[in-house]
Formats: sequence, C-alpha cells, structure tokens
Amino acid sequence: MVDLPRRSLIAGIAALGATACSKINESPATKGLFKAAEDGHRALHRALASKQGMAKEFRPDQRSPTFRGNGSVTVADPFYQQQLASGFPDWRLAVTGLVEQPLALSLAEVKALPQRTQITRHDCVEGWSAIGEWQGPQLAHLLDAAKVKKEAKFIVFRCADTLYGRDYYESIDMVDAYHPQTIIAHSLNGEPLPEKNGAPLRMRIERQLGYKQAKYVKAIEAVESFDKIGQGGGGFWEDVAGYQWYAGV
Ligand SMILES: Nc1nc2c(c(=O)[nH]1)N[C@H]1C(S)=C(S)[C@@H](COP(=O)(O)O)O[C@H]1N2
Ligand SMILES: [Mo]
Repeated sequence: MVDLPRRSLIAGIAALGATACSKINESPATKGLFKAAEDGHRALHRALASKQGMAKEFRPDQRSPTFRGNGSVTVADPFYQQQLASGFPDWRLAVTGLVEQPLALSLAEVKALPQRTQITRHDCVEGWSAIGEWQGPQLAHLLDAAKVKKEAKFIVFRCADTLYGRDYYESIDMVDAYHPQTIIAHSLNGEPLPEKNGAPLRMRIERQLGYKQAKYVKAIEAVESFDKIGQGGGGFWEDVAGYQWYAGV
C-alpha cells in the first residue's frame, strides 16, 4: 500500500525536474510521468488518511434516542423549502472548482453510489454529544468521479443556510477528504435526514468536532487556498468566533 505512492512520488519528482526543459516536457513519456504524479497525489492522501486511524464506531443499541439540531435548524431559502416539501426531486449537489469533470448530482445519484454506514459520536464545543448512525457515499468516491486536479489542497463545503446573515461553509484538507469515514450522509438512524440535522445532505468528518459537520451541503468545491472565501478562516465559526480550523476530537 505505502509502496505504491512512494514509487509514484519518485516519478512525480522526476517529472517536475523535466519542466525546466520544454522539449522533454512535450514527450509522451513525460506526459506519462505527470499522470503518475497525479495518481501519486491521490494515492498518498489515501495512504496518509488510512494511517491516521479511524474514529470510534458504536453498536446500534448505543445510539442516542434523539439527535438534537444545533446552529441552523431550518433553511430560509424558498427553493430549499419547496424541495424539502417534495422530497428534493430537483436538488443538485455540485462538485466544482479544481476538478476536470464538474458534477451536479441528484439525491438519487448520491444514493446509488457505494454506501458506508457508521455509528459515531458527535461532539459539539457547546458541551453536548450524541451518537448517531449515518449513511452515505464516501467523499472520496465523488472526488474520484470529478477527477480532482493535483493543485487542489482543500475541499470547501457550501451550505444552503445562513446564520447571523452569513452563508455557512466549512473546509477540510485532502487527508480528511479521502479518509474512509468522511461521508456525505443522506440518512440518520435509517431515516432520511430531518431538516434540523441538515437535509438532504450533510457532511460527516468523524475525527473532527461538531461545527465541521456541514449541513445542507449544496456544493463541494476543490480549491488551492481558502484565503479569499468568507473571511479567510476556512469556515463559518472560524471566521465568526476564531474557532480552530483543525478541530480534532
Ligand atoms: N450548514 C450548517 N452546518 C452546521 C451548522 C450550521 O449552523 N449550519 N452548525 C454546526 C454545529 S456547531 C454543530 S454542533 C452541528 C450540529 O448538527 P446537528 O444539528 O445535526 O446536531 O452542525 C454543524 N454544521
Ligand atoms: Mo457545535
């Protein structure tokens, strides 16, 4: 496992060296090396993510009887409300930014991807926790389908709600983006997400705190930097209250 990215990385370094000479750069062999560098980029993030360990998972009988809603518990946008009332038939999840193949997925398409189910504990900095069962595809599947470019360093989640007059958003690095427990959940405890918990789609990034778990996700954007997004803090609470961008549990 770890061997593969290492070999690709060496190929990548060789390819980068070749940029100094424009003639060599054009050769099909060198193009092959650039391709290897890109594969190495993805494989490296995957290897790092799986090395960093998994968040604890729980048994079904350990689930909290209720999972409270916190922060935004409703979305004011009229299109959202109309979609909520009818089961989100025209809702689309966009995958944009530094990708070769932008996507706009329906809820049915998200549910048709390979699914992961995980029972985890959510910890909010306000001093409460809850254990819930989440289901949805791994973010890695979407990023692969969209072919994230090698310049991408972060994934930004754009949400449909506003809080204190600002758009809620969050961001994570590529190691967390490719982590096996990073999923786009469409259900909680076997039911479609209620509005208060982020319908129709919300993130679960299980090694981080509650405020990173973006609800009402409408777009996933691959970026090189989040300096120019919001106030530049990388997320709503990071901007508003100076919360840590990396919110490890
Ligand atoms: N879009 C959006 N996502 C959000 C929030 C929010 O207000 N808007 N609140 C965050 C905080 S602080 C917490 S603790 C969790 C709460 O998730 P829950 O409502 O499912 O309990 O969502 C996080 N994600
Ligand atoms: Mo929170």
